[in-house]
Amino acid sequence: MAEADVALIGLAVMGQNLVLNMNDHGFVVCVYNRTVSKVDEFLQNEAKGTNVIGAHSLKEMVAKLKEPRRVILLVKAGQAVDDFITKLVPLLEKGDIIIDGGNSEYRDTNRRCTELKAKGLLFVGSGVSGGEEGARYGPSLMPGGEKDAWPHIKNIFQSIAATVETGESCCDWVGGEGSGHFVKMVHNGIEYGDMQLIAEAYHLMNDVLVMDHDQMAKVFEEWNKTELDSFLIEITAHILAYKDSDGTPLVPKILDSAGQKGTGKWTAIAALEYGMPVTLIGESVFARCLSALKTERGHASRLLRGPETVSFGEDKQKFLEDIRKALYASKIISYAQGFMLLRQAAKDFNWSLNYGGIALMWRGGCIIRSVFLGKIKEAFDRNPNLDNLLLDNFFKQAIQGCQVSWRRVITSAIQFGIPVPCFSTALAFYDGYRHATLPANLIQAQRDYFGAHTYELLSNPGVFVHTNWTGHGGTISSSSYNA
Ligand SMILES: *[C@@H]1O[C@H](CO)[C@@H](O)[C@H](O)[C@H]1NC(C)=O
Ligand SMILES: *[C@@H]1O[C@H](CO)[C@@H](O)[C@H](O)[C@H]1NC(C)=O
Ligand SMILES: *[C@@H]1O[C@H](CO)[C@@H](O)[C@H](O)[C@H]1NC(C)=O
Ligand SMILES: CC(=O)N[C@H]1CO[C@H](CO)[C@@H](O)[C@@H]1O
Repeated sequence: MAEADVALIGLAVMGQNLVLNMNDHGFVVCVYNRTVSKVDEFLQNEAKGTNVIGAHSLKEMVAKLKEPRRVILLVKAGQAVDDFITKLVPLLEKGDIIIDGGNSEYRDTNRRCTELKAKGLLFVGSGVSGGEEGARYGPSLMPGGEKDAWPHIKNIFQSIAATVETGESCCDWVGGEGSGHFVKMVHNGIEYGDMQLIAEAYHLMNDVLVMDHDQMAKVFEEWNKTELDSFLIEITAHILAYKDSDGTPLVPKILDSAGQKGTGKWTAIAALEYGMPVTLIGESVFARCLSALKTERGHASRLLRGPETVSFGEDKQKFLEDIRKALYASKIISYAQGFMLLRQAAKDFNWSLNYGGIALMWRGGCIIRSVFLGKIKEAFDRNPNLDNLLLDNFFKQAIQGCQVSWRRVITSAIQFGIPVPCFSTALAFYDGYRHATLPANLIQAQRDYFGAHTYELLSNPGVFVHTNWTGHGGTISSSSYNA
């Protein structure tokens, strides 16, 4: 009776593809769906001729599982996950494993880990990335939660995940509690940033260099052979070259109002919450918000003037290389910021995160997959305790090699009145991060002036003092107020 290696609940496309992927790798999967007719349909169609088996109730499903029982949930994030957990708990035994492969919020995963641990069950929250295609032929998997579950799911997870050229799997244990879902969230935020950086490069090519779409497609194809070699650069080359049925490029006909499902926003909120300057992802979310004000922008465009139009008189080829380097440098900043956020969350939640492993998990299978992530993995291999990617020699030199171009691109963009929020916030971050002294001394003085918030002196850190700025009171020590 107990014949299945693993069960999967939720037969939407992602679920079906993950099941077929597991089947391809020799695992016997038992499937269940709340609308049970879906189970039979799946077995008679997509799963025909495979070893996949079905169940018409959760009880039947659980009875068909080998021990420890492994149940993957691929249902809508939120209440549906809790509902299934509630129904599964009485059917499972101590040491059984529930894996949530949906897009759950990491706090929910934290909570579920704790609740199920109290019941003797091992809960895993796994980020799954790569869309339907990835789920079928090799996703990026980011499992975190109860580590005792890992030895029992490692083989399945690493077998079905994407692999890189070296044969390594794009799946490793991330860390405790909701860290798998947290890492998936940051992945999505970084994806927003990467996309906006490419869009800014496109804007400059289009408006400053006045290139046509075929020329731009060629440029991205060339860039794909450089440090920028990545899925997003590659599909951008295809997208720009794509012709509508009338033979003209499709992209300029698409309404310039970007949608979002909120995962970039979550990352930005987490950045604010944990006090990390993840400025590039933040700007990329705001850039989408600004784009969505399409009607308002149309109105403003008739009223607000930019700089006098100038034509680009310089070497176009050189400027293109400048844009490429600006994109590369900005991308390094974005990933450095993303890892700063991971590090801070790890501190706050007491997760011990596998940073090199995270870079490897993103190296293949997912939307941000790139050669570049291999370099990040190498940096963490060199020094697992690396404080910041920017301090690694490889990245330090890479930025150095881009710096002049990066500044030139932003200067030109400003002169031409082209918004490059992510290129410029990345540079502002770089310039801020490399300054031992920033003007926050003045901010501290202002806070103390109007609110007696107190400040520390460089010569005596740790001691908070207040100055009677308007009178002659001088400095007095304060221990009662240090907001
Ligand atoms: C981008 O580079 C990869 C190899 O790294 C290659 O497989 C792919 O075909 C390239 N895409 C384009 C559009 O040139
Ligand atoms: C953090 O983790 C360490 C070791 O894993 C443990 O000793 C410590 O008690 C934990 N602290 C908190 C606040 O959970
Ligand atoms: C600040 O100085 C003014 C002017 O000398 C004085 O009137 C006031 O009492 C002082 N306030 C404090 C809190 O020392
Ligand atoms: C909870 C559950 O299993 N729901 C899925 C059943 O299958 C359909 C697809 O036909 C999905 O949309 C549901 O999410």
